[in-house]
Amino acid sequence: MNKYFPDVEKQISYEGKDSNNPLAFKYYNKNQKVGGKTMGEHLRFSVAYWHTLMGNGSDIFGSPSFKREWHKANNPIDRAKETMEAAFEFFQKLGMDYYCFHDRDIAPEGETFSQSCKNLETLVEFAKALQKETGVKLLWGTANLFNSPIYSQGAATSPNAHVMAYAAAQVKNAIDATKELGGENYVFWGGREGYETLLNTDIKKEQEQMAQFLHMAVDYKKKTGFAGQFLIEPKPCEPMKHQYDSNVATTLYFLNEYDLSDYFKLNVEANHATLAGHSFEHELAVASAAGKLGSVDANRGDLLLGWDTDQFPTNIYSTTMAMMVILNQNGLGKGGLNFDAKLRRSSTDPTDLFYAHIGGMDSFAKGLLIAHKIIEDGALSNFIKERYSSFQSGIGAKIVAGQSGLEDLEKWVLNQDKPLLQSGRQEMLENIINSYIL
Ligand code: XUL
Ligand code: CO
Repeated sequence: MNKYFPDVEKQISYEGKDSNNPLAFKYYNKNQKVGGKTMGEHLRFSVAYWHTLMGNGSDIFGSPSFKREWHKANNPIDRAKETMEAAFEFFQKLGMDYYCFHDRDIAPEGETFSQSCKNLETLVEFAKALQKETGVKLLWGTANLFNSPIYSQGAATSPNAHVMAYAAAQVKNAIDATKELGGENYVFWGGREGYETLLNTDIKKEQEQMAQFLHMAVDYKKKTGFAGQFLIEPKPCEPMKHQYDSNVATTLYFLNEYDLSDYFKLNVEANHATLAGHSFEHELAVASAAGKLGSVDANRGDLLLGWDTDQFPTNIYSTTMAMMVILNQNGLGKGGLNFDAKLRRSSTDPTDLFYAHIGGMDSFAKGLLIAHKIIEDGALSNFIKERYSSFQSGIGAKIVAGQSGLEDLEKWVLNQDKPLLQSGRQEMLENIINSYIL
């Protein structure tokens, strides 16, 4: 296919770091082995359909600034099909193995619910054929439960039972679509699941409702034999003032509280982490420590802007830290690195989509290479191991084995001198990381 991106004539290839071709990879070399796996297997990159294919450059202050050939058809189904053709041309030219969508990205909402379902079925058939033809796969599907005005007070957590039922019906169809397309995961992002004001909100009721909604999805997954992994994507706010799955720790607590822990992992997004007042690597590390890091929405925010700017990742320090967490847990399994990122409003050409993804892919590939070397050399892990070594023998080992209580420990302390202070060596460790990056 060579229709929608005529300026990119052939598939983007790896040319190495000295290349000055802006349409080539400098670090991402899909089949290059890093440890036991190829870069492609480690990174499992995915395109976000909503930003890349549906984005039009509009923002809350301005109208669309991108003119896309694939948005021209008058009939909404024709437009959706042309958009999907453009999508697969893009995936192929980029050498991308995966994509992700919301139901309403790939198929337009109809006048009625059943018309919306029919539209989705039509586009799922269309996608199925294109997936077969190209070998591109679906990393995850999800339902858009935030755009329609009916969801303005929540979807799963709406105060209106009819709206909650509508959202449930929409999720059922989105899971069906994901299953039909062999999706490896299904994501729940609760954009409207939260509150604007406590004056009209029963938090306990809404959280119970959300748990019930997720239990219904789990039951449906079991019943239909959908083999994909369920993921929750935490975010603190935007569009709601407060979202119930506001960060990784809150979401882990929620899953435990409502007996959902066995059925969900987390999809951690970089810009959501910073909106929550954490670093990307903090959120990844907290999820990973709980055995719950399932997938990643790879983007970045802008610390000078307080909102979800969804920019393409370019910061090597950040991608290195992220890849260290991912490598240390032996990869993302069924998950991947989905570029939930969009062009700036002023980057108006379709070719800008290539530059953006190439930059993101190279940044993570470089981060992978650096993180792999740091781990292979034990540059941090040897220090960390040594830092906790007092728990390997003597009183430390007794504590770990659960063989001491407060009285025991008091008795032991009374017979000792003061504890010796050991340096945490933060600056030295920062220099070590820099020596691998620079
Ligand atoms: C919104 C966001 C969503 C989810 C999928 O901030 O990240 O696009 O990734 O609904
Ligand atoms: Co996201």
